[in-house]
Amino acid sequence: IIPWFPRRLSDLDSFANKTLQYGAELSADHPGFKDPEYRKRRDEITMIAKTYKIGQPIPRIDYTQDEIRTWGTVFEKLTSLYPTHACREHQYVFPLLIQNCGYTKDNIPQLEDISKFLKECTGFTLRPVTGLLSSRDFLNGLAFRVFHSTQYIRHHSQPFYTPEPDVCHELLGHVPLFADPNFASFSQEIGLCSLGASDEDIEKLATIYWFTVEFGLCKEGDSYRAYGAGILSSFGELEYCLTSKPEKRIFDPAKTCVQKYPITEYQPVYFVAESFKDAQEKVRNFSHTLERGFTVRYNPYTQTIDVL
Ligand code: H2B
Ligand code: FE
Repeated sequence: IIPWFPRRLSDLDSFANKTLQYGAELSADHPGFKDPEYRKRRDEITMIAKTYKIGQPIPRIDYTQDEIRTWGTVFEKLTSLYPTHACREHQYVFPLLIQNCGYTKDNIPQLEDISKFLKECTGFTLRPVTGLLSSRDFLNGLAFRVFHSTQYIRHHSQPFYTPEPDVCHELLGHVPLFADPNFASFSQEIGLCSLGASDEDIEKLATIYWFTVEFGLCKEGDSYRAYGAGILSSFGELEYCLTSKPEKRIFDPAKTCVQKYPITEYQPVYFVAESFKDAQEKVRNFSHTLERGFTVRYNPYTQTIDVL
């Protein structure tokens, strides 16, 4: 029997209110926990994600001066490292985001503008979300080339730290890569593998996601570059990851999928992709080793999943 999974784009609307942590409720170790004003602001912003339906324009947020200042601090610091540390694809897209989507130090770009831009580049779109989704729901979205994005920003007291995704992480780390056709296909491949997968296989796919989309490195000539969003949105880790301190291994889904990793420290091990095309090919071959009694195919004309 085939378990339920989203088969049409609008099925993703059922994930919106199934967040795991944070979202509206902040846990005690969050920098904004004791700040009632920050919590009120978060509630305001996440209300958009709660009521949003696929296909609607994403409502714009009038970010406050404080929020823009936090963004600017992070933006300046990170963009100073991109020319020497970010992968070729990230560097190619970044100026286009400045031109088309209002990426500057004095402006937090709007999800709606980015979503439209990405759609023209690769068919990817953004969907606002209140906080962390389960791995399954989050990966399932990628099967439809939908990226669930938060719309709020980290607490101003610690501009270089956040225990959860926020606009700095999504817009500086993730968005540029989703404009690249090969990276987009690679991401969708992981998403397609996750549809109707067993819990055990979701765990493996989430680990692959971690070591690629979040913390992936690639080889450019003789040097390494970063393409993972977790690295591209952390000044400290972006510097650290290219030094000789951490171990670097070749990306191999069968091995990568069982590698343990810390979530609150810099990674001791990174996996290096040859290219996004090669990584996609490897994930596709790997998917044949997972037990799932059916095959799925994405139909871009109807934006639905065919089960074969
Ligand atoms: N949810 C949201 N909203 N953003 C993410 O980046 C995210 C998520 N990452 N859920 C997922 C989990 C990732 O850590 C993997 C797939 O488990
Ligand atoms: Fe992320």
